[in-house]
Amino acid sequence: MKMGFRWYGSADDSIPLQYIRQIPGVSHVVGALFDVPVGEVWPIEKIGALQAEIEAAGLRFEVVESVNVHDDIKIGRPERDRWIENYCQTIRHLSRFGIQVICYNFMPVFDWIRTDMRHELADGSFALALEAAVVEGSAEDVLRRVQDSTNGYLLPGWEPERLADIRALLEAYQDVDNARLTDNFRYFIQAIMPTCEKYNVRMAVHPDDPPRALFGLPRIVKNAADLRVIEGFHDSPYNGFTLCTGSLGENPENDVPAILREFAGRGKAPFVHARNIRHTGNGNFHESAHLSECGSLDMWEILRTLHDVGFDGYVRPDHGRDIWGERGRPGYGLYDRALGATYLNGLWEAIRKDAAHA
Ligand SMILES: [Mn+2]
Repeated sequence: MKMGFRWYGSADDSIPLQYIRQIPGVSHVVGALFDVPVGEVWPIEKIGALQAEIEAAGLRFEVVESVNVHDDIKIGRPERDRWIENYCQTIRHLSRFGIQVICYNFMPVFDWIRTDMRHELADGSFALALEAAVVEGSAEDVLRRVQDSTNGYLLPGWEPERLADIRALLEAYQDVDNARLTDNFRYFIQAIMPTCEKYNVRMAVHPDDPPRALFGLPRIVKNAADLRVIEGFHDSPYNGFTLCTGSLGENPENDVPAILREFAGRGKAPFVHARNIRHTGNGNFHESAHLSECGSLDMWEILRTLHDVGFDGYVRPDHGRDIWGERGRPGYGLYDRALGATYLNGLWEAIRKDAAHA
């Protein structure tokens, strides 16, 4: 298990790389170029500069999160071939720097959704939360809620220029149902796989967050059955998953350890997001500290499952709460994610040593 920490770059992250370097057991930065418009090729010089900066801080850069997929590809417009060729070129460029894994998602319009970016927990900390009744409302309302509470940060997947005409974007997906989105996803995967295999870069799709249909939009990365369909597009270690325990766990019917066992067990999970959430009834949940006792997921069982199947990929603590007075990027402050990394590393050491003793 290689422990990483997501970082938004020196221009747009509150956390210096040196602080990440000081979190015990964190060896990797999970990064991206956030100033390249969705669909455009990532320039070699910029990738190289980012990697050099990360390595100068004593950390490694081998996982990219995310290279976003252009809406034309998801919608299946004729222009998609041009965007796919750009995507392949970005893969080639990333491979020059030894990038091993690209995390991405195939969610239409919205990358991820919460209805409250600053939900106060009983201990006075703040976490991201989702109230199911609110997402029954209009997409415009939810969009406004998110954009009004970003604490001044640009949120990945919520690019204002892309979402400026939300109505037009929603209309563009009007004829795209689950079946068509699945066809378009298959087309994309089958088009990029030869490049991934030739250049040794593994694709790792992130589950839908939350893993259910919203605003009448299709959703096709929700559960084990969906993951099997995606696996079937092209059965190869290069067509894999970012198994995000929080996103999958947001649907209580998803058996997260079973999903990890199945897909990591088949070598299809190069990347894991390890975080906890707490269900509070009626489809509502809030994010929680990483500890099992703080949420609805058993993090010991999750890591033990990964250990059992011989997982040797990348992990990162996922979202953290705002604690100790920190006002970070929503979900991406320093302190709680550092606690999460330390906790996950502690669990891993115990599981590893117990297994060696058994
Ligand atoms: Mn995640």
